[in-house]
Amino acid sequence: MSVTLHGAAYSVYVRIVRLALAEKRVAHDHEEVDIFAPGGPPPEHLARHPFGKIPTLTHDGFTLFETAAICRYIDEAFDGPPLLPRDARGRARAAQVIGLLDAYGYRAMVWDVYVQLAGDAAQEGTTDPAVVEAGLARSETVLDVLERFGAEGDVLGGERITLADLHAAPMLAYFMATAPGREAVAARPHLAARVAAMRQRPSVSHTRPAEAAW
Ligand SMILES: N[C@@H](CCC(=O)N[C@@H](CS)C(=O)NCC(=O)O)C(=O)O
Repeated sequence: MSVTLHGAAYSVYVRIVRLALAEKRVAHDHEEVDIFAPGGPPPEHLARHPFGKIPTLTHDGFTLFETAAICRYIDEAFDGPPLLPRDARGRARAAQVIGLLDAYGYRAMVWDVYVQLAGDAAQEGTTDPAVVEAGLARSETVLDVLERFGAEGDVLGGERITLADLHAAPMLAYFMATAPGREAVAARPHLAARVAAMRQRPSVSHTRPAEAAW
């Protein structure tokens, strides 16, 4: 059996897949891809991912892109602890969390807050306070929903971790490399407890990019 992950280790979405592979204990190769290389992503990567993004996963000749689809495949195709609840509502809730993180969380937490306050924009002196303000407001709404779901049920609140936790963790880990990000998570007790538990997992420490808070 051969499983190969393509993508850069700093990437939020590559880390989500690495977390899923680690939690399922799937042996795999990880090949770095520089999508920002002069001239654009390498042609062999565009053959795997026509939109030139990362990650992609190839399993015995079957190639996937889109992180949510990759992680669901990893959960279903390999042995190891299940990463989704059994019941319809729990599965729907996990899919909802993953969808809202992609639609509303990633841009706000990672680009509008982390990159602006601690990443490239901060280092280049191009931080735009209006972008940060709007990103923090949007992030607060995302975190309110995560807090409510964690208080209510199995997803983000139960004993088992799910793909929803693995999707949230890399975004929160960059967000929490900023002071307002840390404060926003600390203000939500269920989410703060979930983050504390996630930080203990070997999969999380093993995949930590240097710039992320954890
Ligand atoms: N919808 C994609 C998003 C992947 C994504 O945005 N990856 C980022 C890295 S974290 C990327 O490739 N960015 C490069 C670019 O936007 O050109 C997925 O779920 O896999």
